[in-house]
This record gives sequence, structure tokens and C-alpha cells, in this order.
Amino acid sequence: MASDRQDTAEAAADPARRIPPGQRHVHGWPVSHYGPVPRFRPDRWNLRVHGATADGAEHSWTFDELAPLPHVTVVADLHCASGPTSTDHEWYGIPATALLDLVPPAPEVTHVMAWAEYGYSANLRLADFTASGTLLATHHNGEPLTAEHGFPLRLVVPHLYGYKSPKWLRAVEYLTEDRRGFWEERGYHNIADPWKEQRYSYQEQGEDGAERDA
Ligand SMILES: Nc1nc2c(c(=O)[nH]1)N[C@H]1C(S)=C(S)[C@@H](COP(=O)(O)O)O[C@H]1N2
Ligand SMILES: [Mo]
Repeated sequence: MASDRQDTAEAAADPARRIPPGQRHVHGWPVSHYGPVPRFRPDRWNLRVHGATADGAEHSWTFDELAPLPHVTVVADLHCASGPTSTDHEWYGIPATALLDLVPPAPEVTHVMAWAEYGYSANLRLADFTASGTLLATHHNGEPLTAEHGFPLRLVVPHLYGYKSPKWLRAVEYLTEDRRGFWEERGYHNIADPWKEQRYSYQEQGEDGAERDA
């Protein structure tokens, strides 16, 4: 509808309407991560899905084997929990739902752990992983990811703070109960919704950090 389009255009024109509370808009695309940038070794690289899979088996793909999977484009902003929000990232890659179709989780699966090189990890509720914007990105603004932004593959969960989007993704573990990832164990919020400003673990309410009904 025309009015919807106009709303969208206005939102895009007014950064204040799309910058979550407590965040500041930054131009360009800062690099932010803990530790060194890993080197991609195609002969040793694979992406694994393990944990509570429906068939009980672990599945893995080489980088080339990912090419025939479905791909999508997602345009989204990136909100680092330390404050900066960079906008208008055009991601291209494999929707997380395609991975779940290929390797169905056991019925008891409630969360996933996304694992990156050097043991970086981020836990996600299954619903955040299956959200329509979540993808395993290979490209950004039409170019392969650069090394410092996660080449060859990074998870992007656009509706959560950046620490839930591991660069240099290597595995997805299906979990039957929640377990905290790297930053979640170090004082950051288990859920990480930037629109609710869920930055720190001391803000958590309820068992998994989700807000309880009043
Ligand atoms: N492997 C890995 N991925 C990571 C991080 C990290 O330390 N290691 N930092 C996260 C954080 S806190 C943010 S804000 C984003 C930043 O992504 P960018 O450097 O592409 O802007 O990467 C996330 N992914
Ligand atoms: Mo961040």
C-alpha cells in the first residue's frame, strides 16, 4: 500500500526512528571483535551442524558444498552493544531456515549455539535463529565478506545486538536447553534485543533472560 511505502521511506529518512535506544549512528562500518582475525584455509574448513539433530548424526559441508543451497538478500542495521549502530548493510547468504530444513533438529531442541573460530560462541533461542532475517552471510554489499568482517561465513541475526552475529562461523549446535555463549557468560544479556536495550545480564528477568509477563 502507498501509505506503508511512505512510512517505510520516512523511517529510512529519519535515522532517529531506526536507531535503538542508547545507540549512536556511525558512518561506515567499524570492525569490532575479540581476538585475532583467523585465516581461511579452504582445505581444512567446514561448517558443521551437530548436537541434538533429529537423526542423531552430525552433518558438515565444505565451503564449495554450500553454494547450491538457497540464498537470500537481507538489508539490515548492525547494533553493537557497546553503542555504535552502522546502517544499511546488504547481506547475502543462506537463510538459517534452509540449514534447519537440511538438518532437522530433534523435537526437544529449544536453542542453538553458533560457534566461530577460536571458540567464540553465541547462544540463540530457536525462534531467533529461525527468524526471517537470520542468515549465514557470505557477501556484503555485493562483495565477499572481508577477513575482518567474517570471511568466509558469518551468522547475521539482525534483530539482536551484534554479539549474537558470530563472524568466522564454523558450527551450529542444536541444544535441548539453553547454555550461555562467549559474551553471555561475560556479563552480556542472554537475549540481546536492542529495542528493549537488553545489554547486560543484570537486566535479565525470568529463566532465560526473557521478560516475564507483568
Ligand atoms: N567470531 C567473532 N564474531 C563476532 C565477535 C567476536 O568477537 N568474534 N564480536 C561480535 C560483536 S560484539 C559485534 S558488534 C559484531 C561486529 O561486527 P563487525 O565487525 O562486522 O562490525 O561482530 C560480532 N561477531
Ligand atoms: Mo559488539
